[in-house]
Amino acid sequence: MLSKIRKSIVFLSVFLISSSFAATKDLQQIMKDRGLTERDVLAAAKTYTPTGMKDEYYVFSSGGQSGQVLVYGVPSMRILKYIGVFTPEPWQGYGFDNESKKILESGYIRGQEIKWGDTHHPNFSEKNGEYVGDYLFINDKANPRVAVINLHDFETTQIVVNPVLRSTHGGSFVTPNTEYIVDAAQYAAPFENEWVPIEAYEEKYRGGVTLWKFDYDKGKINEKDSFTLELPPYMQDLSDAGKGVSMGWAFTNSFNSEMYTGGIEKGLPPFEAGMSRHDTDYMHVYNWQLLEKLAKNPKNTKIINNHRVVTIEAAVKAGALFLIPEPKSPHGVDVSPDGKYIVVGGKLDTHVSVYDFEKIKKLIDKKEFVGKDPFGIPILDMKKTLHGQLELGLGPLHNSYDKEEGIIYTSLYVDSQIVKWDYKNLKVLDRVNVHYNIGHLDTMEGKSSKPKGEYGIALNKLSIDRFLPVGPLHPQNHQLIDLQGDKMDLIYDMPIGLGEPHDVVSIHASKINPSKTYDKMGTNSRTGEVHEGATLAGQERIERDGNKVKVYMTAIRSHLNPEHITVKKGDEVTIYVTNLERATDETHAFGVSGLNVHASVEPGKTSSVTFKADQEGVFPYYCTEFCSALHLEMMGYLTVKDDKKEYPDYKAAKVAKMSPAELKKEYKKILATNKATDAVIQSVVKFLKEKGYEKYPEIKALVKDALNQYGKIKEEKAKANKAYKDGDLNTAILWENQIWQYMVKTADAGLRAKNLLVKELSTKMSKNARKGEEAYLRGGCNGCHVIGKVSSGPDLTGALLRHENAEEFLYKFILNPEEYYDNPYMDAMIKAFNLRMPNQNMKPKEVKNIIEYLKWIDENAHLNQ
Ligand code: K7E
Ligand code: CUA
Repeated sequence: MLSKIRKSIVFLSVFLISSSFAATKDLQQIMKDRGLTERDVLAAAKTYTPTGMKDEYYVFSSGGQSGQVLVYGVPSMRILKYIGVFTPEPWQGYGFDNESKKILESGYIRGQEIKWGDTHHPNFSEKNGEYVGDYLFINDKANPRVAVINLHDFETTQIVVNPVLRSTHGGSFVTPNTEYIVDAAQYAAPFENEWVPIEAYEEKYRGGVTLWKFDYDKGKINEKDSFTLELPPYMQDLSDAGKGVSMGWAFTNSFNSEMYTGGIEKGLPPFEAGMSRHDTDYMHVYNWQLLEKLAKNPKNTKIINNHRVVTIEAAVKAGALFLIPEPKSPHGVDVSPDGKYIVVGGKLDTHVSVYDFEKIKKLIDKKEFVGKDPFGIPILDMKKTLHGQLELGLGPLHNSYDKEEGIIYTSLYVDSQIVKWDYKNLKVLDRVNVHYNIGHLDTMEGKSSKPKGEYGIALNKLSIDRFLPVGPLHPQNHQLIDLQGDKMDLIYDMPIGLGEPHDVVSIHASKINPSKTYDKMGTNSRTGEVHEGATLAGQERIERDGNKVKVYMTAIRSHLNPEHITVKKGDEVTIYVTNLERATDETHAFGVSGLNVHASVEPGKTSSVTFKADQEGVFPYYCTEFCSALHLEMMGYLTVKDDKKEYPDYKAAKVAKMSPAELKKEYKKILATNKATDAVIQSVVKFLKEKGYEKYPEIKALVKDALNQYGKIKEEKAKANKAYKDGDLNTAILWENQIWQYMVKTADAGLRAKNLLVKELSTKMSKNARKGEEAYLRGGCNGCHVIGKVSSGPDLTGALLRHENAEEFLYKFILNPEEYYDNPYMDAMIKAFNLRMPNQNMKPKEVKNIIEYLKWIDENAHLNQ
């Protein structure tokens, strides 16, 4: 990466210093016009991602109050997707089709529908503490829930509701092999669903940490095997799981060891005063491997709301739970990549505290405690467990690790800074200002056991003056920081106008491998199984059972089948839609006007919608995704008829009248069109077959789609011929038109397959040839020349074969075309095209590269038929 950036810097400085090249003037002029400094241009070069180029990292960000997860790329900071998680997301049909409604319903709390979330901490599945791009977990603080997102299709597949806690914040942190997802309480409350006065806070209000058991193969949280550790009502906060030497342990902060209960309206000091009275709060240190065993014995647990709660007493007795004082009201607690250190942000303290796990373990093993809290939990000595403390500045909150051992980055909320420091030698190394009031920060894979560093992201709470104003509610500001030099370098601001994202996690792009389509035709994406309503071509039907109507529908470019659905008022209607396409990105989507149902149906997927047809009328339905040239025609009518009403007797309308001669002419015309189109298809098919397309799965899928469409023609041709024989030319024309539609779609998919195949088969371009192509495009040569085709200029394929000493000739000609205008060959060309090749002011090196590019073209000319 470094070298890549350096290269672009070199590339840019070439632009900056040379003045003979046209683009240089442009760049300097643009810099002047826009008031950009050289530093700005370098920052742009570090983040700008040209069309077609992809990012190095995925970033998954919580969507805050939107209840969603956002995905963007680094370094470009381009948003890739919003994933519907705790709240409806209309584009994906999330909350508007039956499959996703089921997921959202499993997130209802005690029967209450919840339409928002407060997502805080996303985290990946892990193996040996390293990120694995299979699953993403995210918690909802407001409505204590955890969701599972399957990264094979970026869809939410599960939501679980915490059975005993009323709000959770210290989640969703993952143990090193994804055994558990840790989710710690925030605001203490009684575990049972009953009224308990605030006066009974110490007696009945409880905190806790829920350990959600994850079944990796099923990709699901197993609620039955999950349990909660009861904790005192200390207002638990952030958490992290141990790894390496601290494997098996987990750590959770708290901020109300005072157990203060507020009451400002009664004239009592508010929560904020009472909760920060003590100099220290407690870090909870607990052993989840031990707790897992304890939870299996009913002696150690209480069953509350059908859920196992390991009591404080049992955990203490087994030596699975301890407390360590930490500077008051801390926030982040982050375990180092090797698991040896636990770094706690001070929030109200200017220090960060670095705890040494080996020291903690020694005291635990020796049973050396300084006392017990009111609940009987042993307390370890703070000084004896600390590796050290370091003053960083005002409001240290969160931490993220560097690829270099011992280096960490910490956010300072009040000072609006990121500090880079050495947590072993307790030394500050660097600081950078951010805008403004940073909460979390992230370095690439920075919370895994193998951080990559490279880039940092500051998640700023306030954006104040950074963006165009959009009213009193300002966007959030994610800032990108280049961490590859000695000094941190802030290079990009990205506004987020969706909610307040608290935290992000990042992963190298190579670790995420989502499927491009659903392999099993008729997949229910929320379960991964074949859908009960999966419908293959030819199986389309409407079934009625009492007042329940089921429609088995298919979608393929560019029609929905069926196109007419008539039901009775009061019917309950379910429509299953299967997208029969296999080609990448051929999504269809299904919506019915006025009925609040919508489904996104990607290739191979089956989705269903259900509604009560309790209003009489006519309701158009259509594909809502612009899927093809005839997408607008991809529609149908749902008509709802009232059985109790009498309707007039409508006659079928007669279509436009044409004379028999006109009809005959139209019929002949469409026959000719179909014949010509078929010839194109045959040539493409021949090319594909000759070049062995079957070896490439993606191309094979496209061809299969194409031939699928083509295969329908025989049937329709018979219908057209029969209509013709019966003298019904009008119908014959319609069927011939449908044949043409199939042919166009076949040709469309076939040509895409051909392009892909050519890409696969062509020889690798040399570096110089690639530069030559760039020079060719930049110079605007493609304005007159089209490779493989004669256009307003000659086809350049074979240009090197058309001349003697061609390389030398072309080199000279491109540099000085004027000198050749009288050359008899050129003169003939100029006459033929009525155009002269202008001087493009190319540099000799560029022309040499272009010649390399032309050689590459000739090498691959056989693919250009
Ligand atoms: Cu600091 Cu929820 Cu992690 Cu907000 S949290 S910033
Ligand atoms: Cu299918 Cu639009």
